[in-house]
Amino acid sequence: MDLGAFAPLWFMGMTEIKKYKLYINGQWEEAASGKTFGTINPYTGEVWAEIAEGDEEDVDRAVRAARKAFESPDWKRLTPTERGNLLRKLGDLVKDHAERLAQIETRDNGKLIREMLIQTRLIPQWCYYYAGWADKIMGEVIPLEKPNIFNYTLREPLGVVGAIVPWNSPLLLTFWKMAPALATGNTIVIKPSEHTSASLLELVPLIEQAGFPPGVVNVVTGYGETAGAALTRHHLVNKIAFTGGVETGKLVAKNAANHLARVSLELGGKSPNIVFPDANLDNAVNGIIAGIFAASGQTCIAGSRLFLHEKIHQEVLERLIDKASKIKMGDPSKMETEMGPIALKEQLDKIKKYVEIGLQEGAKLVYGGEQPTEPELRKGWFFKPTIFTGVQNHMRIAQEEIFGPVLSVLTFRDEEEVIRLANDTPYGLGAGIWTQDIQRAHRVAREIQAGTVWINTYRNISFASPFGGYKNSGYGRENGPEVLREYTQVKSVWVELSGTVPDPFVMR
Ligand code: TXE
Repeated sequence: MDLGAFAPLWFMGMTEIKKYKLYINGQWEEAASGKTFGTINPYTGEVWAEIAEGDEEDVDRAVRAARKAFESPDWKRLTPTERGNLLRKLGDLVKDHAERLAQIETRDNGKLIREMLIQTRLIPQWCYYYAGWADKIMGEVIPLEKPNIFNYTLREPLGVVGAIVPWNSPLLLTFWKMAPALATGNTIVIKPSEHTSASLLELVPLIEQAGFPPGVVNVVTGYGETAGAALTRHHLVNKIAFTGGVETGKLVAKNAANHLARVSLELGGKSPNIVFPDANLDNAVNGIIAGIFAASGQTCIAGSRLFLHEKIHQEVLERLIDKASKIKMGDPSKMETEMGPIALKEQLDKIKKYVEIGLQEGAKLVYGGEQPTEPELRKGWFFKPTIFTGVQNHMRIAQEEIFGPVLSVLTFRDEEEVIRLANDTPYGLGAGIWTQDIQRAHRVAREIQAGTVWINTYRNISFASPFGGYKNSGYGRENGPEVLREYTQVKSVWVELSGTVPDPFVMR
């Protein structure tokens, strides 16, 4: 086993710059152009590793390797149970290396170590769940009205999957795509975000160790407009699984349409979090904080539009401001830190821009709105938890995804009004409903146009439950049994049982 990517683990505490290569057909390779780019630790603002800058030529090599692996008996002839066993083994290996992988992602992305330790311990569950599914993906026998025909279906893999992953939860979102893609017998080329490639590259030796044949999993690092776009354009790619921004998602779908590759898109949101006057306010406030300040608001499911009923508006707001003022910002690698830095400089700039927009639109900034000034936080890309009140639903800060710790607070008078306002957005990824009234809870859940609705909770995700968007939040589903359809196609097999083929000029 080539330990090319493993080496940095032993140097985690050292300042030397680690170099990562592309992983194609079971080999570590330089980019054809020889180019590389730096990846930055958002807590220190310093480059800590150098990544190979893959491009069209490298993507072509990786896709061809994946296609060859798809057709090779080493993969194709594995029984579904054996495929499942490989995934199970990978799950075990991730479990054994959970802490190390968590540290790398914290370093590369600024995600809190306390969250990463949970994520990397949870990731094996995706392996185990889809390992379990691998030999339960069944066709059906169709009871036709033709007694002489035996008709059954086979559910087969698509071929080569191109997975394009964003920077906000690199490893977890990779597994959302990779685990079901491999369980169903596809091969895969993964293009991680140019901002956070390291954790996936560190995962590669574990994939090898699990026993996946060469070419089944390939990683091409590089920029979106070059490597990412080349992957979506490649005629041998049968499906693109994408998570990212809306405009990029549209480009991905257009490119894939040229060669009719299937596409699933998860494109973020502007999720409403709705608090009715009868809600348990302690829980609701925790849910609001989880929705917008966890991961510094850099989650697709951020509950970034808070709808407070007029009766409890003031009380909830006071509690929120109090809690926001006590959030511990700091070094993401320390367990006590509650909010780390923003993962990218560009994202920090975008957040600042939206705060200006909110002020220009006439919203009232009641907390935050700026970078913290404590010396410890100066080097990193930190932004304070931020709360706007007096927000109108037509304002840009209520309609556009900010992807940062910025909460837009709106008020409402009754159920009908809040349903109308909550749905009045181009997005439809998640929604939170806080009420003790069980009838209202389910009534409102039905009316909300979103792929996920949480009642008296927020930000729960499971490998077993489908996840995806309505409207501009995308199409296709990840997780649960639902995703298996995204990675398979159905073949209908007809068998004549009578032994004769009558009149050849009549369809039967
Ligand atoms: O996303 P991009 P960015 C939203 C969020 C954020 C905004 C921009 O609002 O502020 O998008 O973030 C690859 N062809 N989300 O610029 O560009 C890119 O290399 C093919 C929501 O980071 O969509 C990366 O791997 N691929 C979100 C991935 O697409 C391309 C998560 C996502 O990058 C490409 C991230 C192209 N032309 C951002 N251009 C969510 N849904 O959770 C870029 N990429």
